[in-house]
Amino acid sequence: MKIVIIGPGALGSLFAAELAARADNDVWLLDHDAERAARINGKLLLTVGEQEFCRLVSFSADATRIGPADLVLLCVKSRDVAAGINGSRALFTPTTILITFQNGISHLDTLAQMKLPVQPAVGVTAMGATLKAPGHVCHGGHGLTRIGFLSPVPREKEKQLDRVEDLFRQAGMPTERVANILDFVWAKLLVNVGINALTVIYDCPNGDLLVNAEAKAKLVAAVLEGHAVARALGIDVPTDPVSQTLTVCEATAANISSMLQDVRRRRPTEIGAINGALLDKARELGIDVPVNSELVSRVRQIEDGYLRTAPRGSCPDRL
Ligand code: KPL
Repeated sequence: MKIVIIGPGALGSLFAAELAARADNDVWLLDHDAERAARINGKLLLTVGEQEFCRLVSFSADATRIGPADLVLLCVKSRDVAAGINGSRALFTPTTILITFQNGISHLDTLAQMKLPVQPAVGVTAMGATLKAPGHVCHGGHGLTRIGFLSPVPREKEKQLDRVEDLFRQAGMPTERVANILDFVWAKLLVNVGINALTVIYDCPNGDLLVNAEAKAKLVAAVLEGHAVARALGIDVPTDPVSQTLTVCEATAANISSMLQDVRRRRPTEIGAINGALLDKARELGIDVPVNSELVSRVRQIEDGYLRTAPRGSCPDRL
């Protein structure tokens, strides 16, 4: 199967490395940075515990050079979804399967507003990945990946997604096809709503939020506000979101959240796609979410501080 992953960040690189373990998969990584793509081309390094593997993955910055694909995994940040799809139209035929993996919910609005080459499926994953350097990814544990369509599709498309589920499993990634993917998108959103912004505000690893009484109270309040919005939208979050967030916080205690990593690298954060998008939905519904409102203002203030002072012409690294 010809598989193209768009975005060489932690998750994109991990998917590429795992899928390339099988010789019958022809795996490509589409990177917007041509110089980096040329440098890494063909040698993606995967670290799993003490072991290191070199995986054969072709890198390119040119979708027309890659050509039509059977499967495209869109693994760019939420704000880059439109650019990612527009820059990769040469990959698509009517039978290509597209699965998008982003944090938050704002990419769903972007996708709904775009003229897409195919009807996309959405993915939610708990796979752990850290990018050590461009072209070198560390595997941090096999969490479950869920995939599904947001709305009904023809039977043939359903079967294609079943084949992707098999493909992921054969590559050693626990994967499940679900009919209610939106519920899982929201379940993950609420975990990120409770953890990410607070790790930025307190400048701490995830687990420290549990031992700081003020931070923990805000975490619980932010998730409860988010759950109220989800319920008002008719979303049936599959597990209790407060206990789920506390469990994830404990399980990832030593982790530096993706948002805090962005802040430390002086890159734009995903606050708009996570707590910010929740705020927008709450406003539309007339629901008060004061804790999330405070989290958004405080993270934006921190972010504005370094984005405004970025050297003229500098461009944050968009992986
Ligand atoms: O998804 C995460 C993130 O950092 O974005 C969590 C679950 C909070 C793990 O760090």
